Amino acid sequence: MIERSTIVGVATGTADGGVAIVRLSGPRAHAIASALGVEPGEPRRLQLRALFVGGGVEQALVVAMPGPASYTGEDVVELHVHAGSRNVEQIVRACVAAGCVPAEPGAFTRRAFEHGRMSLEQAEGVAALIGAKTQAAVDQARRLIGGELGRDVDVVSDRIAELRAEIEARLDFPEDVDAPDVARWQEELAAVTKILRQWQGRYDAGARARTRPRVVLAGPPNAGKSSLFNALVGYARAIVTPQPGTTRDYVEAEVEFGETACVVVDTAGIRDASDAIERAGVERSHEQVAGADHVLWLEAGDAAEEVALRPSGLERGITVEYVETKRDLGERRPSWRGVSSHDAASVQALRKWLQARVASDATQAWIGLLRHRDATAQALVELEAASLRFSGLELVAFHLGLAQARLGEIRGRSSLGPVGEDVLRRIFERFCIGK
Ligand SMILES: Nc1nc2c(ncn2[C@@H]2O[C@H](COP(=O)(O)OP(=O)(O)O)[C@@H](O)[C@H]2O)c(=O)[nH]1
Ligand SMILES: [Mg+2]
Repeated sequence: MIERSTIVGVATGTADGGVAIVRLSGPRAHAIASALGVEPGEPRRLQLRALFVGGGVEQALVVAMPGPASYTGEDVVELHVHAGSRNVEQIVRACVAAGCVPAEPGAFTRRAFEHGRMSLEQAEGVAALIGAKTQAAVDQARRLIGGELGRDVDVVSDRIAELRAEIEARLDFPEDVDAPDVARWQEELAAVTKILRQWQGRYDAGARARTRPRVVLAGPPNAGKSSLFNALVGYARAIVTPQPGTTRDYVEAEVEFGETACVVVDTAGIRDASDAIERAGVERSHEQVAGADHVLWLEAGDAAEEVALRPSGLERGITVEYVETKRDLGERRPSWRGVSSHDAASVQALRKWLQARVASDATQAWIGLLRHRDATAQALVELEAASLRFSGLELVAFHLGLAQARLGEIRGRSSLGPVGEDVLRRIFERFCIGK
């Protein structure tokens, strides 16, 4: 048997800051640490040690977490050292000189999966947590890591296994199979099919909640878009002038409305422009409107003319909200919501109103990621094939077996064995080094 390598990586996010953690994992973790002067001593207790590096001495707090009860399932040693990219880099190099291999992205978590410390969807939860951009994404990732999806998958998979076992037990005695049996099996099959369909139906809500909604401010020139944008962002991010056509390109900034972090986008005023640069800007405004989750269509309360090209959003299911700006100057569209960027209270009221609109309905969200949805879809294909084959029970059992295998891929192993190397590589290369 080939001995596994011992890997080293920086576990902390950036090399700057107060402390950096250099993590070693593998059979020689202890020996390599000892060779550098940081003999870990009693497991799971931080010890202050002198680390010999680069001809000098670095004070390090050292902790050993022996396998298999460690994150990776292997012997792990962590060196808590002073942060600073040069210092940390030198320590990593010293570990490599002493026999470590530099860790590939996601190598620690991959080892955790390979040693059965977590299943594949939990490992994906770790990556999702690191990349989380919204509070909902953080919540969902934590639930994935906690094994919630895995448990749900197991429940369905066990039900399919039982159904399949019952059918297989009768294959040799088809004459004993009576109509009530078949009806019961079909009912059970329909029940598990329904659960998987529900997961699929709730996937989009989950995916939406994981991304920051785009709130696009659009409207004719001089409507006060940039002023409202600045008021929402909290500082003068976009240029404001009385001159129509000032904003030539879109500008975006992250703004939190309550719990929901959004990307708010200021755009160039939409009109028939004669100037080529302005026309290009208007084109981009249309693109932003098309790619929005929410459009705030703004027109000024003192604007003389009516605008012909108001978007409806109906084509694409975008929500378009009509808001009248510069209400301090006039009110021409009483049915619209009003705001004045020069009045903090009215901006605050708009903010509160937006908060309710952008909040995603987390109760509908499924925590499964794209790969999990695809595996579910493939399992559904097999269940549907099974449901059509009750004239020949072998085929029902066969398709149920395939459905189980598809669901097993979510957790990373199925009756056909662990998922392929290509799948694993694709998943773990998205991680950062040291995780
Ligand atoms: N009185 C008043 N003037 C505003 C308000 N919002 C914007 N303006 C003015 O209207 C002009 C155009 O504003 P701007 O934000 O650049 O509009 P944009 O072209 O839609 O981006 C500027 O002179 C602003 O000071 C408002 O709420 N009240
Ligand atoms: Mg502008």
